[in-house]
Amino acid sequence: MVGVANIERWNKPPFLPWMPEEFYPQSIYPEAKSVIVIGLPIPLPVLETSPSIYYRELYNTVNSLLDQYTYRLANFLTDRGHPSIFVPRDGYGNIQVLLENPIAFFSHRHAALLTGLGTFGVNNMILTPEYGPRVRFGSILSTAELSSDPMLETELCTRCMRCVNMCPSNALNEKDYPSGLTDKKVCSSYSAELNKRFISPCGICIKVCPIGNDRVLYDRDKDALYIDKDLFPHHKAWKHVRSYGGKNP
Ligand code: B12
Ligand code: SF4
Ligand code: SF4
Repeated sequence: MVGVANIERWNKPPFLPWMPEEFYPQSIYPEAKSVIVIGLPIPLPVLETSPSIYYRELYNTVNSLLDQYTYRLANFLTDRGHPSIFVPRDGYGNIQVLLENPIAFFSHRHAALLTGLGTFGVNNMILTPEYGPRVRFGSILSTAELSSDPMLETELCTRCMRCVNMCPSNALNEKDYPSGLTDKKVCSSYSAELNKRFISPCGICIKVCPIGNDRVLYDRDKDALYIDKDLFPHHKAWKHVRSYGGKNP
């Protein structure tokens, strides 16, 4: 997925509270005129094994591709006379740092919203029509004056509350973003525990979300899929994958 937004969009917050100005692209790179966001999908059948080494490996693969694509696209634009820089897909040292200060210097979710790729869900993630929240983002800050993509006009979240009910650490609440923010300390602590066992991140709140054409594509649109162990052979497959490659609690 690719979306483009003029930096002026950061000056006109679509909701409040918005982020402080020092997080705006033009604050981080004063010459920036446009932001390009790319999104790469998280294939659902792999995410469904989470927490597992399988999802962890996928997460690392997608992260490294995001950084490579945004780095290369930024240099491509720079070589053609439009200086541009990539922003790493995450931007923090390790999970211990996030436990103390769970914020990065630039928000890809807000950038994805402003470039028209999706809208915020109750799970605090950006939901997209194509992959629901199962997409990871990377951004490029560019001096090129590019035309903006339209923002999505309808909210994609149906407020079904599956994410809230299935979060293993009760880190989510029923309120919409940004009035109902994730309990970042609780989610980060859970992630830190999984990390010790080499099976972080968690990602249940993006796995269970019903939004996204990928669910139909993978034939994963039955409501009982994650609950009924007898009806779906998938549970046996997930148990098998989870039994290898990570440490037991
Ligand atoms: C820190 C972080 C975490 C932390 C905190 C999560 C959170 N909800 O903020 C932890 C470790 C818990 C986490 C977990 C997860 N994460 Co994470 N995470 C990030 C990271 C690195 C930075 C987020 C950030 O700081 N945003 C900036 C601020 C502005 O956003 P905010 O906190 O929501 O700000 C609001 C309020 O705080 C308010 N506000 C009021 N006063 C103030 C004052 C200040 C100083 C600030 C900053 C804000 C503020 O302003 C904002 C309101 O609009 C981003 C990557 C990135 N660099 O963007 C990935 C990212 C958000 N994570 C992602 C994902 C997928 C996950 C997980 C599903 C794990 C996984 N990979 O399987 C879980 C989901 C947790 C959840 N449901 O919220 C994806 C989201 C993709 C998507 N489709 O939206 C991202 C974008 C990574 C990526 N490159 O794709 N994550
Ligand atoms: S699981 Fe339901 S409530 Fe949560 S983000 Fe998706 S659609 Fe919204
Ligand atoms: S990543 Fe896991 S612990 Fe964190 S909010 Fe999502 S479901 Fe809850």
